[in-house]
Amino acid sequence: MLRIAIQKSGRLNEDSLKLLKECGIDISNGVNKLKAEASNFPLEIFFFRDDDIPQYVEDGVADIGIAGENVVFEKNKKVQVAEQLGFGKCRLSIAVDKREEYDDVNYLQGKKIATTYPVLVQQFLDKNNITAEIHEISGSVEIAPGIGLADAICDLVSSGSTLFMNGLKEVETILKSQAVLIKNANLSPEKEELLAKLLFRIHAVRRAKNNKYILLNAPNEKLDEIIRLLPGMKSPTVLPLAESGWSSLHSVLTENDFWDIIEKLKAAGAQGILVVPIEKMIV
Ligand code: PRT
Ligand code: ZN
Repeated sequence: MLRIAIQKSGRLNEDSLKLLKECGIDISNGVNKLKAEASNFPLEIFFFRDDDIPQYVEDGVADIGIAGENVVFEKNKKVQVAEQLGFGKCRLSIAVDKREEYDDVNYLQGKKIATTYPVLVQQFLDKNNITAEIHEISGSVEIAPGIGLADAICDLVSSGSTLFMNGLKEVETILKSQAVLIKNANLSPEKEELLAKLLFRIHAVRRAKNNKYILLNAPNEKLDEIIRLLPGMKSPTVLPLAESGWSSLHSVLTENDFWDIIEKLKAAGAQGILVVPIEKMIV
């Protein structure tokens, strides 16, 4: 039995549960406030505060866990990052009053910085040879400059609207963060095997999200040109259409070069282009 710790409630809870579900793990039965057990995979799910997850994984209370890199790096526990999960994306940034003139990091010399991330802020300051006073607070960091508690703050930012509403501007990004799967450093071979199974499924789910299945029709004389535009998993599938001189092509595109390739396909004479999501992708 593998034990996973996920956030009890908050920004990572829903996406963590969704990921398990997409991996075909059913935990609809027997969910209570503290833990749940999957009915079709040897997995037990514990619900904790995100800040506590690295400690519980280090101690072996849970074998693996899902937490933001911001929390994992700040807590600096003896755990290993097994996989980046692509959700919970944000950045840990330094912000100052928007009326301040900020040229570079030397602005922070001798200043007072309020944050809930003292370890990461200190690392950033050391790396830049800055001496500043770190004022650790546990919440509502963004109001600190306004009430005279600090000259600058360091906090998580996603849309930037919290900073904006508090009259602050973002001046340095010290960490780009996303949710990660962490693991205890000394898992038994049995648990390692279960983790490998889980990671195999996570890879299939994540790969599918980054790819789209594409179907299109093309005149036969344009096939070569169009096939050259399609990367695919191997070479594309080509099927004759009922209308003579035409074929149907099936392939896979990655999200990154998606629009670029679609435009080129149209220009090359592709018609009736259909793009459909992929649920799982095993290579
Ligand atoms: O109760 P518990 O301790 O488990 O939860 P929590 O309140 O400490 O954490 P929670 O649920 O707020 O965040 C959990 C994790 O989500 C964080 O550790 C990050 O890894 C990730 N995450 C992603 C964020 C954000 N985006 C985010 N925007 N965590 C917090 N914020 C906050 C930020 O602190 C600031 O107050 O949102 C505000 C800024 O958002 P914008 O959109 O206005 O820029
Ligand atoms: Zn927390």
